[in-house]
Amino acid sequence: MNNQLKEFQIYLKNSKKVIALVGAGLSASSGLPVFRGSQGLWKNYNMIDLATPDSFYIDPSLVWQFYSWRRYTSLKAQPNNGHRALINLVDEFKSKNRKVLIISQNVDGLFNRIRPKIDEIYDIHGNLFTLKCTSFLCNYIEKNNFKQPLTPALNETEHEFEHEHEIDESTTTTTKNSPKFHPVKSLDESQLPHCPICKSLLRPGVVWFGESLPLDLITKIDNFIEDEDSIPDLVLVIGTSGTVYPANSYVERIKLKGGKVAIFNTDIDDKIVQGQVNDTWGFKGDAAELLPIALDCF
Ligand code: BV8
Ligand code: ZN
Repeated sequence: MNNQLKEFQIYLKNSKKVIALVGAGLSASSGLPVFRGSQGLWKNYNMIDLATPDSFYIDPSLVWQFYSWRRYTSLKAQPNNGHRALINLVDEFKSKNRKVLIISQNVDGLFNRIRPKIDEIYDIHGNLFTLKCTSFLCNYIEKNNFKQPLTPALNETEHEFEHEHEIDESTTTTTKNSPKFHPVKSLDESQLPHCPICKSLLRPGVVWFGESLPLDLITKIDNFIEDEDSIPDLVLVIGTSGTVYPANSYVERIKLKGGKVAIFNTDIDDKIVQGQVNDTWGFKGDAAELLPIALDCF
């Protein structure tokens, strides 16, 4: 075991207060695409462009087809050993009366497929299986709606590609040309999910770019970090590119308070991996493989 890992494990074992910030990389080996880089596309749209109130306002049918595909792929995916290792860490810390908080940027609900309710895991960007009414006059919200597809018209979006098959006369075998997307269908608004109370359009219960994170969670995270009688010893930064705020501001805040950082990512700066950055450990690889090893030290 390399000495970075040994050093980290000794520190973790003696930590009284730990925070984990997880991103799309934690679910990557469950088969869910990450946002940035080549995988950040759905059909020929950049996922980030679709995750905005404007996109939904302009074309709710397009955005609902995107989220129907996200619901479908998340329901098909299975949580991995990285999710399990983090839930074990929560149990371990609770059994020792220590403080732990997992801040998840992911909306795929994979932690809750292992355990439906985990108080120490905050889904700060919402959840694909929460539905909200779009009317200001109505506060309808539904959690844990796993119905798929939500409406008959949305079932088409589940199949990402169609393979065109042409018979190649000379060899009488079929040749598969490149996967071709199903074109996005233009659905009438009446074919999209509607609120059972006021009949307005429903939206996915996720936080879009430009929208505020759930204020109750922000307050609880602030109190957890700022609580004077125990400063955070360590922040685990798992499978996140650190591009989205305010989620990633927590890492800086914990460093400023003297906490150490441990990064788990397939893409880490060499200086960090070689232990040349103060108070920062870097473990390069798949979080689903690294976490069960690194966190198994109690
Ligand atoms: C806010 C839900 C203010 C939707 C998501 C202008 C106006 C307002 C705000 C802003 C602005 N300009 C910038 C901002 C801030 C903005 C922002 O951060 N923009 C970015 C793009 C620069 N933030 C916001 O808008 C936030 N709100 O600021 O509101 C406000 C306040 C009060 C009142 C009104 C407004 C809201 C941000 C939330 C956006 N919603 N998700 C959905 O999912 O559809 S964020 C989205 O990106 C996902 O949740 C995703 O998790 C998240 C972050 O990405 P990552 O998780 O880091 O994923 P990424 O693909 O980037 O990286 C994957 C990493 O994993 C990589 O490093 C890769 O190397 C690694 N990896 C890959 N495989 C593995 C691996 N690691 C380990 N193992 C592997 N196997
Ligand atoms: Zn309503």
